[in-house]
Amino acid sequence: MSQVTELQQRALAEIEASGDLRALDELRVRYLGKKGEVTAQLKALGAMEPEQRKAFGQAVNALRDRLNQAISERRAALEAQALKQKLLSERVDVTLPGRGEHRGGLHPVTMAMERAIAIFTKLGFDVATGPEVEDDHYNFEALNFPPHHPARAMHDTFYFGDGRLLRTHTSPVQIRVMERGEPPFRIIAPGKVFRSDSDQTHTPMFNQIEGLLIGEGVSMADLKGVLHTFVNAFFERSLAMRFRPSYFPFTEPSAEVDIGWEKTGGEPGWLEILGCGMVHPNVLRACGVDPEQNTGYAFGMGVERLAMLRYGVSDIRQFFENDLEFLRQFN
Ligand code: 2NL
Repeated sequence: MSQVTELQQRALAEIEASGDLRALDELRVRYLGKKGEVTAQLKALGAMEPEQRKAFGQAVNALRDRLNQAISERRAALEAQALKQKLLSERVDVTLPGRGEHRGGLHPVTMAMERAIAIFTKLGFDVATGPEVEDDHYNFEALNFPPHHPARAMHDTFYFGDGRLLRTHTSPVQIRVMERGEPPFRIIAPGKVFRSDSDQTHTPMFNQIEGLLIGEGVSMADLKGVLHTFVNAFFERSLAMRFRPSYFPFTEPSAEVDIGWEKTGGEPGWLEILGCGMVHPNVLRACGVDPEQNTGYAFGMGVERLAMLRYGVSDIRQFFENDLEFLRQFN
């Protein structure tokens, strides 16, 4: 009987000390398996005297039950511990940023375009759009370009050969708006335009924003005020601005607009940023607007040029190379 007590103490201590499920199972086999120590005691019963056998049998059966119970309790404890460790080691912090992922961003020309549109929208202009494939009437004739006039050559037009062409400016959008409606008009026309030209400051496709305001008593002073407000808002500083006389078939008088700009050396200078003028009476008439009743101004600017100045880009072609090293600088 003392052997049974000693066996129980040793087995319970070992079960309690077992560090993992494998070690625990080895103990189960060692004590309760077919060739286990407790099983050996049960087998020894057969050779005992009947009086001894009863008490010893009860003790060994109680020992077997006690060990089975201790093993299941220990197993449950070890399993709980293993689960806890697994959960800890596999925990995912869902708030961590992803690895090796680059967030996309807006193209600098898109940013300049959206910026300019937002400013004119705040000034009360509506946004108008139209087709990129146009014809001679909307791109030239309605804009007071005389037939075969050399001014058409200035535009390096892409022709399809069937009378259609790629618009060289967004003016046709404004022509269509005037044709369809009645003055007053206050619109901007942003979009892609096409000219067969390519160097450091020209690409065959570029983005333009044109503006048009027609009504009674509209003057060049209104034009100057709106454009100065625009350039100050766009470049976020108080800029000097000047008008220089120029020529466009569709405006009279016409002007080119310069802003005061520090050159790369630091000395002050002037930089051309857009063209404008008072809408030519012939253009108003071509759109069914009475030039005796209405006057208006118009302007046009290149968005890539605005983006180059705002972001300090010296070659317009960089905007179209899709070099990620270049593009990532703007986001
Ligand atoms: C430039 C100059 C300009 C206009 C565009 C315009 C449109 C209509 C009538 C009259 Cl419908 N004018 N647009 C006027 C003056 C200048 O653009 O250098 N653009 C890049």
